[in-house]
Amino acid sequence: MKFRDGFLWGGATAANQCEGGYNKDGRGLANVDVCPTGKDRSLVITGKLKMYDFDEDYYYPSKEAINMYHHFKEDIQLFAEMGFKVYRMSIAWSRIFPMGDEEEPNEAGLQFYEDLFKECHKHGIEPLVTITHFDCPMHLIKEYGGWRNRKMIDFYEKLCRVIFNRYKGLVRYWLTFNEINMILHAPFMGAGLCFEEGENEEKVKYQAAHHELVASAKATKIAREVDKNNLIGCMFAAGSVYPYSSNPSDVWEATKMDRENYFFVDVQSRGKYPNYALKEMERKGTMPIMAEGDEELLAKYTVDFISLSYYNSRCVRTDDGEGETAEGNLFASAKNPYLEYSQWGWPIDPLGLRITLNHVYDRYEKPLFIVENGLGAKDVVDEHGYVEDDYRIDYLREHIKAMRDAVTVDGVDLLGYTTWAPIDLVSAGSGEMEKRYGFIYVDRDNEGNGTLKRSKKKSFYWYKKVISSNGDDL
Ligand code: P53
Repeated sequence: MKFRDGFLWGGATAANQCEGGYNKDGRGLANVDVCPTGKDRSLVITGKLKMYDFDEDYYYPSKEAINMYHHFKEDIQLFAEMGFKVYRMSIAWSRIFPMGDEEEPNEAGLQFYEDLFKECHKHGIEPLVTITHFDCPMHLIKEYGGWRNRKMIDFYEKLCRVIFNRYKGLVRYWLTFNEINMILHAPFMGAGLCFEEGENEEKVKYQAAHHELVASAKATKIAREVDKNNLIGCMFAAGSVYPYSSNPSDVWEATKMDRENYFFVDVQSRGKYPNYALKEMERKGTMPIMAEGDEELLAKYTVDFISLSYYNSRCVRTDDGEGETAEGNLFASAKNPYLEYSQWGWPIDPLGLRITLNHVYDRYEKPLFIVENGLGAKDVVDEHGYVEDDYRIDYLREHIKAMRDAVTVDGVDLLGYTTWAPIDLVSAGSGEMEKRYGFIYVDRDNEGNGTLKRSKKKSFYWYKKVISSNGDDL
């Protein structure tokens, strides 16, 4: 049983977690730059602690990250060596529009990505571009309040027009917003939102979400106008919710939690707010203000494919029980006693990937794309830069098997698979370097020490074999 020819194997990164060069060649400051490491990070990314600029008491890992800004040729060369067919990456908005609201884009920023895409094509690698991966120019946050402001749609639209035109012929696959449902859990990182005291946070989040959903539909419209070969996808943090028990109240809670995530895809793929959301928004007073024409736009410009990240399933219980919750993930979850847990407390559930793919495909019947899946772990490196990361290989092998079952046994239409992340980079949730995901080791630690030297782990050779056998040799 095989994946189809042309199945897009590869890896995924995000600009702010790997590029560094935060102030190079005219790049403007962004929300992701001012997210520090340490215990206050979660307060910052959730919008509870306002951090609008650097503070010398903190360390900011994205300023330098792994300096892919200057290493991209070497890194793409390594991806090519593994046989990548696709490389998912993101554009840093503030390289293109440093402030976000200026008339003309920054040529140096545009040139950087043009060079990067050409480098990919030189190696036969198709770029898959996330237009915004948790980033927003800081000026748009200070001046307009981030995505709570409807004007953001215009700024985003301008960004899209510029990049669709500039990269026509170089890029075909686009994702409008990374993990769009993350706005509910990390609103500052996801949408540049900070809250005032006493504010109805949920109302603000859904208003901002509405703006993003309209912006996503507009991007789809423009992408099709500019080049009919463009394919546009939405992207959400997936992972089906399991009821902890057969108690109907657990089952109902799980259904509601799933809907919290599906809501976004329901709009982006089916083209309208689902009834359950409209009812709840009415009840809670969180209904966003819509402008004339929004509903038509949402209905007309639905996505071509649905992409998702999958790290784990989720689990929910309604009784107090022993009340054990799984830690480490922004999605609060009951501890599932049937699963093992990673060093960061994330459940490991390969079958959950098959279950999730089936749920999503049944619901939307559009091609799917797994654009993130991987294991964050501590690596022990030898003096040659080699890591024997069998735990990572095991994790990926089991998930790829589950994905293969979903495709070959269940008939899920899957375009491709990109691991998070092919090269060690900064963790979004914790800001650590030492939560490593890569096939390629990077010599840099949590405090920013290290030579940035790249070296191949055991999993590098393993993934190369997986790709060359099109998923047969696991
Ligand atoms: P890290 C959790 C927390 C933050 C971002 O996460 C997340 C998740 C998982 O759902 O989403 C994605 O780095 C995200 C990536 C991120 C990856 O998960 O906290 O799209 O940017 O790096 C892994 O281990």
